[in-house]
Amino acid sequence: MTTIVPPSHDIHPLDVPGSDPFEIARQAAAQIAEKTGVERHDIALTLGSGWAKAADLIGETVATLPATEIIGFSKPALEGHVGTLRSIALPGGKHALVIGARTHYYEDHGVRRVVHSVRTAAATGAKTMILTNGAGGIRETWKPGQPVLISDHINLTADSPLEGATFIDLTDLYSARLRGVAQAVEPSLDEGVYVQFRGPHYETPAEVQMAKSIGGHIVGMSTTLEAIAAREAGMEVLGFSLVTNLAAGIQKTPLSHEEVIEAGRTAEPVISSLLARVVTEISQGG
Ligand code: 8IG
Repeated sequence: MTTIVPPSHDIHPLDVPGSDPFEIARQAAAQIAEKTGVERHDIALTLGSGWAKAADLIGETVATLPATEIIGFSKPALEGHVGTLRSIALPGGKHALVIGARTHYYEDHGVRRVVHSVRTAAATGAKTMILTNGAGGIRETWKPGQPVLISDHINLTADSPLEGATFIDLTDLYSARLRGVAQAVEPSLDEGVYVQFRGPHYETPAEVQMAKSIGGHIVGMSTTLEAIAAREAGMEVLGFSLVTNLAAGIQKTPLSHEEVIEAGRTAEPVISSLLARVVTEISQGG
């Protein structure tokens, strides 16, 4: 006879039947306020591949918490994705919450966990959500190490963070106002449409051609579901991609994770300083 052993770990709070993801986000926000001593945060940033150094440049770190100490957050799946939440005091007196703990859709933990950090950020008081990622570039003129402003997205996950008949307008999802602020800080910034594939495999060259023909300029594995949740929560969204590689078939050599990490490392000081200047501008009324 075989015995079926049930999993020994506790069920994740967001997976409990009948649980309310917004109530869990409020609890997470209360824990963050208690542990950081910062009552409210004004702006939140999710730092993806290549962007982590920005946290050191935007202000004075008040507290760093392992994300797993906060309800609803999951362990990071990947090395190089540091699982921390940081509270940073900005020069103008406001506070930023820096999320270094992204749960990806491809981890298969469900969309609630993917967007929990964004809902938590909103519950801490943040009105602005800055989402960053590393991505593949489709435009031939782009080079690895180039930052691109996200102007719009195409969500190919066929999924949504919205539950039930919740209809949310996404016309100006990536705020034209905030993009204007970013382009005032760095006039040479290019814009592009971000296409999210499920991953974790990279695309085939044919899939990259499809992304291009439907209007995409950047391909990645994150951000779109988070952006939708941020808009649902009433936040203004700004998105940046770091082109760490040209998408499959655009570049002639095979894609490697090492290449992605290396491009991120080289570009990091430049794009981090760009992001820090944008945060300063936004937080001081830009
Ligand atoms: I970094 O080329 C990074 N992330 N889907 N395609 C997809 N995701 C990525 C890529 C890429 N590069």
